[in-house]
Amino acid sequence: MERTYVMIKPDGVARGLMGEILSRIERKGLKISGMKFAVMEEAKAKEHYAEHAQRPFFAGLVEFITSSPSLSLVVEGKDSIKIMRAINGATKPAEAAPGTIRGDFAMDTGRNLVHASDSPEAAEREIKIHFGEGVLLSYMRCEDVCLYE
Ligand code: IDP
Ligand code: MG
Repeated sequence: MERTYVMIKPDGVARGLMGEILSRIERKGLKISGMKFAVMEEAKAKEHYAEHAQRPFFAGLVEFITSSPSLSLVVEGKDSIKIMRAINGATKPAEAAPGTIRGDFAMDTGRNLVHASDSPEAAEREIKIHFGEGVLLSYMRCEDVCLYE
């Protein structure tokens, strides 16, 4: 089963969109197997966004991501990496299709609500940064838990 790292960024939390975003992930059929609500440490934010260290927006991005609580998730399911990128939509809200999180709720690239890993290597790296060796949960499938006889 493929895992990916997803973050509801501080703007998503502050705007009260955690439930909406979690709901979209769950309704699609993906499973949430890790969840951490915290203000991200600066060192973790810099490591997370290391590929952008030379970009002009890097300092502002790190400042924003560490400014207020965010919700880190581990999301699993078949093709979860590609599916989460599709649910989030294009990086620039002006290019994000309606029906995606960014297409429906975001206006600015620097305030685009969500993150999701873009490759299996990135997913492994990012889960390690944010969850370390911490135990990720597995639980019963709906089919197994919803019927009681
Ligand atoms: P992604 O989040 O869709 O993977 P990346 O290109 O990896 O997009 O950029 C990481 C994050 O950096 C974006 O989600 C966005 O918040 C921010 N970012 C990217 N480009 C810009 C920019 O030109 N101005 C401000 N922020 C940017
Ligand atoms: Mg990226």
